[in-house]
Amino acid sequence: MLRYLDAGESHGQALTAIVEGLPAGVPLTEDYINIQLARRQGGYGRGGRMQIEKDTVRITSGVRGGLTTGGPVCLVVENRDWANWAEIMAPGPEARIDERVVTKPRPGHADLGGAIKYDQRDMRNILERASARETAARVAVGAAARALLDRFGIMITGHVVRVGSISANPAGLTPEEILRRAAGSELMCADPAAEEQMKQEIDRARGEGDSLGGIFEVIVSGLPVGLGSHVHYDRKLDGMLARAVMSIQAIKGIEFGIGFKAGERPGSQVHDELFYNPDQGFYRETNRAGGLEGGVTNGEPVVLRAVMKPIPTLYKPLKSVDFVTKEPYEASVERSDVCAVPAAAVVGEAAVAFEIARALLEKFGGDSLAEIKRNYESYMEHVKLV
Ligand code: EPS
Repeated sequence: MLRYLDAGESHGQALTAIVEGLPAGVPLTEDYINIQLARRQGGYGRGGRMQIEKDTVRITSGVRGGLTTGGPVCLVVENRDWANWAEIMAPGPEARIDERVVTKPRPGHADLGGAIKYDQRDMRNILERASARETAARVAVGAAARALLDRFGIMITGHVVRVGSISANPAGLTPEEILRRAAGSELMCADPAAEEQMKQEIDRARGEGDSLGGIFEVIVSGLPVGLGSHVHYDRKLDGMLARAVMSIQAIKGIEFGIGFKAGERPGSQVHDELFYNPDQGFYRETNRAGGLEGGVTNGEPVVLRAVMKPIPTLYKPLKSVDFVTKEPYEASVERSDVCAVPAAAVVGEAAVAFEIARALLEKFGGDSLAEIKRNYESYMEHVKLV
């Protein structure tokens, strides 16, 4: 079973993740993971912190000579900002815990609920872990999963389809084209005209001290039919993908295929009709289901979209109440991102990569890449003969 744990605070020493269950023999290098880490740091609308951080990973176990060994893979991403926080965030009793104390909860953040639940007066002990800085670890983990998916021709493409009130229209583009266009775009947007308007909207929000959310889409192509299972709730792949994506900081909703539109249309305009020809086998001419029926991949690309709320750390003050004095206040912040939807799209890709890799391993098992390949190929022969 593929699983991971991660640890680390936004201004702590480092983010650390352990990925357990990767088979032996998967090509994996720090450079490969660093490509994904760099993508996450980009995006028009990020704040000053991204000038400080230049995320790179150190692989400290589980990989030898560029190949996984089958042992747990430990990934470490150091926080450069730690140099400015070491005395405040130190784990020992010497930590200057009376400095940079946070008692003013930001509406929309984990601050208040976390402080009540964990019985903390200093909300720094909440926000440090709730911070989206943690997503750097998830991207490193996702990259390790992706290294496995590459071996099976499974491609994951994320792109931004909405920022604030501006929607992109990437209709008719292939995943390869979307990938190419998104890679050349500061907003990971495959529609250049929409991208220009999105940037203007971000500039406007920045000028007003506000923040913006949006929607990203992730497309998984090259999938075999039969990942996931209809038999039990916690084996349904759409459920697992939804949990993985919904747990990304600031994500408020997810849909597959036509998603919520399925509630507006009659069944005849929702379900994908089935066809057969001897060369292709079974196929569909539409993919409204987004590649999943009954919690199982149907051979079409998995297509999902997730909505990110605007970042709750605002320059423009929102009304709140001091946790200790109970006095109302309106405070602004020193530093924040205005829009992080492109970064969220990269994190979304990583979360999806991990779940797909897990489903792949569940279906094809094996402790080495070669063994999994044998199982995969024998199953694909079976699929051809159906
Ligand atoms: C974040 C606040 C900002 C973001 C941070 C997430 O950090 P800071 O408070 O240090 O300016 O830059 O995101 C990252 C550090 C990152 O790597 O994405 C928050 O409160 O969630």
